[in-house]
Amino acid sequence: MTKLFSERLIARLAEASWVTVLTGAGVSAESGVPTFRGTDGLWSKFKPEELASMSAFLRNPELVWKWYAHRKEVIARVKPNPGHDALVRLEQLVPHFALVTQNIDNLHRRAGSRTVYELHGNIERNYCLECGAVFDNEAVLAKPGVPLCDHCGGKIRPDVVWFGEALPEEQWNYAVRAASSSEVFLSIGTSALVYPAASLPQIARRNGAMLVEINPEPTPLTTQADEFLQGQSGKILPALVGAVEDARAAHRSLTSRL
Ligand code: BJW
Ligand code: ZN
Repeated sequence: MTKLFSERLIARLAEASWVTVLTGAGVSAESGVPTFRGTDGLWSKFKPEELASMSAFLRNPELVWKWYAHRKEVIARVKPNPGHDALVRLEQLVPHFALVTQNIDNLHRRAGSRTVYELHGNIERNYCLECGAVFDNEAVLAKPGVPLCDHCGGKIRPDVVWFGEALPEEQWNYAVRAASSSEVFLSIGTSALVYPAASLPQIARRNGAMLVEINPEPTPLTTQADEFLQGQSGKILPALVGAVEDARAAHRSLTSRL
């Protein structure tokens, strides 16, 4: 049987004490959540500048809410896929592990991942622009049109990071620390175009990490990657994590016999 992965990659992952994973929309594509860019992506039908910025929200909150209410309903219906599940298993194998995600769909937590840093927020949360009160989806979707705050009457917005907005500071600081400490960094299902998230693989590499990319298509990161695993994360990740589990088990049985 042909080897799917290099021995170098499996050995590095099996021996690493610090691994960081950065995920993007591609990881949820096989669950049925549309990606942003590409021919079938959200941005091929909708304009980001009309939907994913504070100025768009202030200009046309009805339109922005219609879009988010639709996406909230789609995301509530989907389930984690084998790629999400494999990342849960990888976390259990590695002593220090961080899953940094640009995804807002909460599928990593729903799959069972524990150390998750959400750089672009979470579509299951919402907050009032005026007083900061927090609302869950059940509360906001029950309100017709643009949901207003029960406490102060202010407009409620989804707790996601729009263009031009700062990332949540604590999550970003944890992500930078994880990237800087890692021996292996995996960039999975992201076009690596949106900053500052796209700088994390570069930070990891500058600090000596082995950089691995999983994506069906090359990205601006591909030429810098030590390994480019071309294909869908829902197929590649279960096989990769299975190979790492086998290598860790083989190492344990060897050391117990010595
Ligand atoms: C598969 C697959 C399968 C398919 N398996 N893979 C010029 C230069 C540098 C930066 C800037 C610049 N001009 C402006 C900026 C800053 C801007 C930016 O980066 N823009 C670039 C687009 C140029 N960044 C920001 O504004 C950020 N904030 C910031 O910089 O703050 C500092 C600041 C503050 C104030 C003033 C000035 C500066 C904030 C970025 C927020 C991004 N928000 C969004 C929307 C979230 C809410 C929502 O969902 O509605 O986040 S945009 C969108 O892009 C979303 C994503 O998280 C993000 C990244 O997309 P991702 O995940 O990579 O998805 P895709 O679709 O691009 O790629 C999917 C990939 O999957 C593809 O490669 C496929 O091939 C692959 N794939 N199937 C594996 N089965
Ligand atoms: Zn309020």
